[in-house]
Amino acid sequence: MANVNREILTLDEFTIREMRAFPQATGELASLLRDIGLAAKRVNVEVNKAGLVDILGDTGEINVQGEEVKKMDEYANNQLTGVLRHGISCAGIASEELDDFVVFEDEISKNSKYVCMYDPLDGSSNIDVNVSIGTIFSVYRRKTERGTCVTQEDFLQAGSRQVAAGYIIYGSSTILVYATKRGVNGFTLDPAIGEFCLSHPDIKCPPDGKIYSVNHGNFFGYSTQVKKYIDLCQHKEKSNGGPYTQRYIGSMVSDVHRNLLKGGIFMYPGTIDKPQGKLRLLYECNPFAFIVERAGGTATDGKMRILEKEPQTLHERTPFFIGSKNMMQELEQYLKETIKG
Ligand code: P6P
Repeated sequence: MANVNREILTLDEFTIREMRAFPQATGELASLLRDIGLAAKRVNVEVNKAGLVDILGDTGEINVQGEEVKKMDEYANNQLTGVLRHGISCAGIASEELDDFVVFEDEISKNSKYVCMYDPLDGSSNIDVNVSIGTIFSVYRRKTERGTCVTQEDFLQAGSRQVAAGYIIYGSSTILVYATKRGVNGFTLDPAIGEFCLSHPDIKCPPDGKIYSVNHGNFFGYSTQVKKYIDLCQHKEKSNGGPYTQRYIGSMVSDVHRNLLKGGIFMYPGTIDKPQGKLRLLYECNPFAFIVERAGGTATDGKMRILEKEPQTLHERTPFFIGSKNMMQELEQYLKETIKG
């Protein structure tokens, strides 16, 4: 007999419950998270039928990354920007798809407390081959005075100042995971009621794991230290159950989500020709670093904690290493090694 009495909290019920736990909360963060959930539901509909309608193909435009903008990227960006602009919580946004940040100039938005940064559809080159893709978002309290238009300083904040961060994976199921200082929780979309329902309460990243994620195609461009660590992953002594398994989907939201739940390490190191790697600090690495640290893992650029980096530009890149605490400690021993000669 199905347990019809089992309490299934929707995202809205959960965020409101979280808000009630803080008497001083105004509900603006809860409202912002609900807005993102709404945009995600709309993106999910289109992603799920992308193979059926002519929403694939390129818009013919090139985004700031120099990549062909798929229609889905643009659609996802418009959905997120639209709900946040018309909400009560967000004073402006920055997006992977837009050269510059966007100021929301209406009176309610100008008086809002937060700014939001996102990669609206990460891994979008995988849409055509039906590989999971995702949305990544990051929320900060604005630094400038409420009632004024946001400026660049509201966006160039260290990741440690994030109020919340999260992602949505449009995959075998659609899951929204978000973190605040209170913890990390996952919500799976129930199409029957069109609501995200709490499915992964209080996510903790296992301190150990056996999965390493890296693009071996770049191997010869990696530093000697990184190559040595990858070599270790392939030759783990039997004593601790090695060797590790290599898993690389080419969609960061999926690779990091899997490692968050099962344990593992994800690496996007710099290479000789791209010393800063490929991934963006503000709306890819900072949100995931915040989430994984709240779940007990760690994230660095190979030298320092990701969340302590002071951003200089909206679209700056950073080498990225993230995952289970003990695997990251093992990696850091290799990265510290000075290579003689
Ligand atoms: P590569 C997708 O384009 C993305 O930004 C991340 O989601 C993914 O981890 C990475 O790039 C894959 O890059 O160079 O290995 O194909």
